Amino acid sequence: MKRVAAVDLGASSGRVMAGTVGSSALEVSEVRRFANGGIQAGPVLYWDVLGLYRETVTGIHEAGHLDGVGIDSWAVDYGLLDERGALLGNPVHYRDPRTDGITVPVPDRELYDVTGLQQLPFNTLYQLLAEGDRLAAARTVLLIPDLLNYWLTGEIGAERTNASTTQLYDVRARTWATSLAARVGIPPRLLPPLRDPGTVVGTARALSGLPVIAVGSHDTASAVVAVPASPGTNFAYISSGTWSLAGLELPAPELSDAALAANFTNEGGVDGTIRFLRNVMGLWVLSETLRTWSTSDLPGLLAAAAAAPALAAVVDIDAPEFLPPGDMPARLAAACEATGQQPPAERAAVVRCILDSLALAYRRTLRAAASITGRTIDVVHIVGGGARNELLCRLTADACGVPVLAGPVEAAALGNVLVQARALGEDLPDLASMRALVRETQEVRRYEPSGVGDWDAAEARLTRNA
Ligand code: ADP
Ligand code: LRH
Repeated sequence: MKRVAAVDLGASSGRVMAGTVGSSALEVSEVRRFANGGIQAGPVLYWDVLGLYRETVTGIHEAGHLDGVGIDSWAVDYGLLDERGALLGNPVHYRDPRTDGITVPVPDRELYDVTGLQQLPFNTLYQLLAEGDRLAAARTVLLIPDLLNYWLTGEIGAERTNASTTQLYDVRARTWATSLAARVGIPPRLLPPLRDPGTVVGTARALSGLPVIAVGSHDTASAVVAVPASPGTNFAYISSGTWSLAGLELPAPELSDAALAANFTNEGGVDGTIRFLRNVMGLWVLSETLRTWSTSDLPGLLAAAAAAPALAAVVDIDAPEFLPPGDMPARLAAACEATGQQPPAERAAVVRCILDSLALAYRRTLRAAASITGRTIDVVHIVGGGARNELLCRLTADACGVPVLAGPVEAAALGNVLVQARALGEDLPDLASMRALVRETQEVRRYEPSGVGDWDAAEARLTRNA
């Protein structure tokens, strides 16, 4: 048996989970949870990275005896270090508009050939270009988990799954795309040596020499490890939290014109897999809506939304206006008006509009993934906080027309724990064995499609008026 701590930093909350793993045992329990989110300070939206580090260290202390610790977090964001290893400025939130208008002089087709990444305005590539003069003073760029690992151990490196989200990583060669970096004006010296998930980063001096282990440090990579897919099934997954990452696991990147046109990403997974997926705007729109209304009664609103009329109004939830923080109900109303639909009036109808629109986006995305890769999808796994949203799971089954298997909620922490346990010697030779353990030990709920709802007609309503 191994006992490890998974530090899982999501965009809305961070948690330190204690996990035990044995030949037929897998259990995680929450040690510490803390709020996370953007902090608007003057003109910039920041992360509180020092607060996250303090909470991480406190949580690890509170976890008691451990054999190891691993950190995963949201992707793309980073800290810049100078020659001495000091932080050059506070890390900026990917929802900050500093990358607006930043472009690179490389054709999309070429950029995609090298990196396989979907175009998102906040990819690390664009954020680094927005740094301006600060890049000249920088010696190293460290993504958030690598930064915390550095503070814990003094070791500098870049874990591969998260590196793959930067748009500066060569998805086929599995190296940094140094020529591309140099060509766009990002000094290749900034890019630290790559490390694989499952390797030991170092030992944490302030934590009695506790081994720090590289996991799938991109939270979505860790979450996909813990998707409880049965062997031989044609499964899709939706890692549903602040974002919804919807797609397929592939053995190799899919870089076709169709994949590029549909803006699918090829992010690196644990054990050399590819996460072929698209970012769907996710439960962020719902949490911002609750913030706008100054309420935290999510259960009450979800119950009311379940009773509201189905597909009364739908929006393209991936439209860029839903990315920045702000008044989501007003933006939803404007999107409905722009497509000739009556905006939702009651709160229940607004929440229903968000969830119907999310399910519609899941359907669109998974259909595109299947058609681009020539695969079929027989079951959709929903993991992450969204697996607790029964209405969303039900709507997803209806929209996609296949069963939904919901859970585990803490998939990222479980994937983190499993990769650490293997690194420490547990017999988990491959993803299939890890997933078998998740299936045997974690709660999963099944939702059958009900046949309710004309989803094709709903999709057609998204076309905007000229
Ligand atoms: P992240 O890792 O991005 O911070 P999570 O995976 O923790 O996100 O998911 C957070 C989301 O899960 C919340 O925004 C909320 O919509 C949903 N959620 C959490 N608890 C519940 C619940 N009890 N019922 C329904 N949805 C929930
Ligand atoms: C989800 C996530 C996602 C990224 C986004 C920035 O937490 O890591 O995979 O695209 O955050």
